[in-house]
Amino acid sequence: MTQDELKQAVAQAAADYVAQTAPAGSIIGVGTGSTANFFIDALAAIKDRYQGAVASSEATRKRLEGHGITVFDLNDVSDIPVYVDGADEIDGGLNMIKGGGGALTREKIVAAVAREFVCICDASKLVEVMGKFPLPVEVIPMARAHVARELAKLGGTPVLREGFVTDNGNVILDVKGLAITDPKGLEAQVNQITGVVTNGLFAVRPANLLLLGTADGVKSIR
Ligand code: ABF
Repeated sequence: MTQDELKQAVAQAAADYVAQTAPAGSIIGVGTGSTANFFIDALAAIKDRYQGAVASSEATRKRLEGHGITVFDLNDVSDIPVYVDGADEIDGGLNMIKGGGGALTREKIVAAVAREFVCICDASKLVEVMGKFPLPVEVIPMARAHVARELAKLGGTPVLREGFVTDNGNVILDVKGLAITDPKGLEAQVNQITGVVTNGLFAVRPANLLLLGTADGVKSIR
């Protein structure tokens, strides 16, 4: 199976899971990225069951609307039974690094509202210790140099994502060289740096369910 076929299989499994668990008439949280895009396409087939969706990025909003799915402002929504999104890395405790696509802050906000986070990945994303994938940190532009110095003190090498501005008008520092043995602690520590909007560790609120696309089929891991 190609990587795209694995992504498509987990995306379909996630749509089946949503169909089984999310009450009719509810609003579904939808993530960003190529795996999430396959999920949006699968969700389109069952869209009439739901009121609509909340999007974690402008790109996702456009794709949902392209399928005729109503997209709600998160401020108008108090209950999201399930949020489905990809990840850049995930460990056995279902902690994740996210934000390779630059949508980490909105993803974290939608995840905070959702009752359940379903992570959809191909098998290449499951790791023992996270950190090989550089940790994205969204930063207020005027704080870029200060935050970079503070991140270096934590042992990482921050690199500005050139030519990239987030949906919130901020920049991203990708931090290389971190071996993330304490994901929850590091998430809190990085968020304490003045000028950081948020970082791509999702450990304080990890996934509840991982649907992993493998050559032997989709595995469910809790
Ligand atoms: C989003 O999409 C991000 O948090 C993560 O960076 C990325 C994963 O993308 P893909 O599914 O294309 O590998 O979920």
